[in-house]
Amino acid sequence: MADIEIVEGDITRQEVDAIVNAANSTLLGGGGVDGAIHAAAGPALLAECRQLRATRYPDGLPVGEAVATGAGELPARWVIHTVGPNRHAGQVDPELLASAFRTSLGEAERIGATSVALPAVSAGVYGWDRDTVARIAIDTARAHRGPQLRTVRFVLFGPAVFAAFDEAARA
Ligand code: AR6
Repeated sequence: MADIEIVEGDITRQEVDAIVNAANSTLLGGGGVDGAIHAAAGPALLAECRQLRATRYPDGLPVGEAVATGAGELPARWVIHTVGPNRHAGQVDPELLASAFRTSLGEAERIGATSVALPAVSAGVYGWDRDTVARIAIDTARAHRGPQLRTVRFVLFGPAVFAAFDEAARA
């Protein structure tokens, strides 16, 4: 099992093999952590995402799935884009959120990452409460079994969401 780390910080600064982006189905950027990742990575990231839309995902990346690209100018080598459920759009099934975390870890294994950093997917614009996101994220990371991942690091933006993850990790 990989080590699970909980830190407060900015995911764009993490020196890990892969960082996970809380994207939307278009894969073409947005606000929140998605905007921060695209801004820090530079235009090469958007170009790769456009390529994915032109090839594998003409209708967009479905909710609960994940796909990796390069990472442009970020310290990480890969960005794994996932789409969490949007509560404001009626996507209230916790399994969709678990799937976003699970498929992100699976994609990290597939590309050969040994360390991955993840944000609190769906805890921002998509409206899920932080305690629920924290519990699902930690449970999913604990259940993950894979040959390569050694470090699963949750990088939380701000003390409130950090505290929610810290508490879930102690439970
Ligand atoms: N590092 C780590 N976490 C961050 C950072 C950062 N630099 N910036 C924000 N967060 P959100 P969602 C936290 O809204 O709820 C976008 O427009 C943030 O405080 O980024 O899955 C996409 O394009 C919160 O705790 O993602 C989608 O349209 C967490 O990241 C939509 O938002 C997730 O908040 C996705 O919404």
